Formats: sequence, C-alpha cells, structure tokens
Amino acid sequence: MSNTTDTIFSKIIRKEVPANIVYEDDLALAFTDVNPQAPVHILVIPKKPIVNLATAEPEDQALLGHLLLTVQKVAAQAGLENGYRVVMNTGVDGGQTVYHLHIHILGRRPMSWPPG
Ligand code: DGP
Repeated sequence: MSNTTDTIFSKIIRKEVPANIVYEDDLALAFTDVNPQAPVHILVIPKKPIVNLATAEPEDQALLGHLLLTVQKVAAQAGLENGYRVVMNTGVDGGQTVYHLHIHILGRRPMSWPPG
C-alpha cells in the first residue's frame, strides 16, 4: 500500500484532472466514478488527503461524519429515494485501488449480497 496521498483524486481536488463534480464544499468533493458499476455511481471524498478508513485519526471524527452526511445529501440530489449502497474499499483485501479515502454511492439498480 502506498503511503502517498497525492493520488489522482488529489489532482481532481486541485482541478488539474477533469471530473464530473456533482457536489463540493470546503471539506468534501463528490464526482461520478469513471468506471460506473451501477446507473448511479458517485464517489464522495474528503479534501484532506486521508489514505483510507484504516488510517483515519481520532481528529478526523467530525470530517468522517461530514462525509456521511454528504453522502446523504448527494444521494438525495441524485434521486436515490429507493435506496442505495455505500461502500468504502479499504486496503488490499478491501479492493482499494486509489489510496485517498473515498465513499462509493451505488444506486438505481438492485444490489446483491454478499458483495464480490
Ligand atoms: P476503489 O477500488 O474503491 O479504490 O475505487 C476507486 C474508484 O475510483 C474506481 O471505481 C474508479 C475510480 N476512479 C479512478 N480514477 C478515476 C478518475 O480519474 N476519475 C474518476 N471520476 N474516477 C476514477
């Protein structure tokens, strides 16, 4: 696992790489996933470069809460009134590929369980 957090998502935050941004505030950014796994697939990320949930610190408590409430806001904005799935792939076994903490919002199709 890389320790650097200057990932492609940092470049999206700095607007060096284009993205379809659907929500932004001082602490968070949300944009559509480049490789959608559902009709709605949005990523919510902190602007602070946290690697993943496993490396978040107690000082990040309020930020993590803000990200979840941002998920709620973005999902409502996307019209996911029938529900949605929230996923945080964490580390190698979690299937994480971009080492900047992100929350997937997947919606507008039925989800199965268990996930792959
Ligand atoms: P994960 O496997 O949880 O680390 O998911 C990373 C997601 O990030 C993956 O679904 C594809 C998405 N992604 C990777 N690079 C880009 C990019 O440059 N732009 C956008 N919009 N999404 C990206």
